[in-house]
Amino acid sequence: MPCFDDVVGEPGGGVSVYAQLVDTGAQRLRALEDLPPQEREFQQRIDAGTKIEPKDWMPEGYRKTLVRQISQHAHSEIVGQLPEANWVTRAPTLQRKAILLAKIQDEAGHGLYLYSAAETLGVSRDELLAALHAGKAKYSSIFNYPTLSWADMGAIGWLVDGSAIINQIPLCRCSYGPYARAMVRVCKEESFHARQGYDIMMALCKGSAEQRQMAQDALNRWWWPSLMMFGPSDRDSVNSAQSAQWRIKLFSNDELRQRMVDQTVPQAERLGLTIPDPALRWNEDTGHYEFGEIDWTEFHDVLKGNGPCNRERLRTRVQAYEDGAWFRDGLLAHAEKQAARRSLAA
Ligand code: BYC
Repeated sequence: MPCFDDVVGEPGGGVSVYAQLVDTGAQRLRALEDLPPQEREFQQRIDAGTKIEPKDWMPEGYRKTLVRQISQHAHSEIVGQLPEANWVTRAPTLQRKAILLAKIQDEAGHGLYLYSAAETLGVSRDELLAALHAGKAKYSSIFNYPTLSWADMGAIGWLVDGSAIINQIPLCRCSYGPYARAMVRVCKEESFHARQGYDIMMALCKGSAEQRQMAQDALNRWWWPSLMMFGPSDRDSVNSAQSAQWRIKLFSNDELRQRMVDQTVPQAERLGLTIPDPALRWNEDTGHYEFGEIDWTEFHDVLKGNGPCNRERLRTRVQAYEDGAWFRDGLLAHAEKQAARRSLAA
């Protein structure tokens, strides 16, 4: 795999793709009594906490919303392998290398559970991957940033996987059965990932002045993009209201972001690192940290395909897919041979 991460791409040029804009048909929320009978019954099942299963009737908007979110989530898992893969050959010890490899393999597994969950909604993995490779599907903004030093492996585990857990624990209780069940295992594995990241940060922060500086630099670069992972602010989140009504979302983007800040600031203090936000302060009255304004222009630029590594990530992902064609062909040929043998024997 090429290691392009040390080359920070040229922001602003090229790719104009990146608007998925799935029309779920849900322009505004309707009260229970305004829903047609089948939809009302569906909403009542959701309100009662009943899980929706693939063979159950569901509104088309619900199906589309889930396909959108689950596929974006799946894409994030497999694209999320790329920034870390960049450091496998440069891990400082054999043990760190083995741990990093295991983590990256877990991310591939998460992608597989999630593509499988999406397939229960009537889309094929091939279709979803084709959309990703054509630059038409979104994946998390966070993976369009470069990994410039070993400390970035620590920061990703601690902040990115830490944020992923905060976002995904509630998804274990979301209304769609296959998604909720996939999330249980994903969250257990993410918890190991976050610990391994924090462990890297602890080792660096207990090390030389240069190592502490590496850790601080990684925190400086990953802090704000990690806060952006939770999505636009509640006032700008177009999908939240409907997703909350369908219990796909149990907490708002801002609620989860606040949870991340409250959880992470004491962890940074313990490491002896400074959060790069002069506006950060503890509010005695609310029991929460106040924090500065996120640069939403940067967030939207990354979503439009103009982040530091968007083009790099897509190119590497497509290349990996093309390089794996012989293996997929081999698997298919083997499966066909076995099926032919079975039908002869029957
Ligand atoms: N990056 O109305 P909103 C991981 C899009 S995997 C890119 O609030 P929604 C990990 C959003 O899709 C991390 N796009 O939307 C893996 C929407 O666009 P469309 C991924 C973003 O869906 C490997 C538009 O902005 N986690 O952690 O209600 C290694 C408006 O937003 C982002 C998941 O996918 C973003 N950050 O809420 C390590 C979790 N934020 O589709 C770690 C599941 C927003 O209308 N997903 N957008 O064109 C979710 O919980 C929700 O989809 C989100 C967004 C909170 C992300």
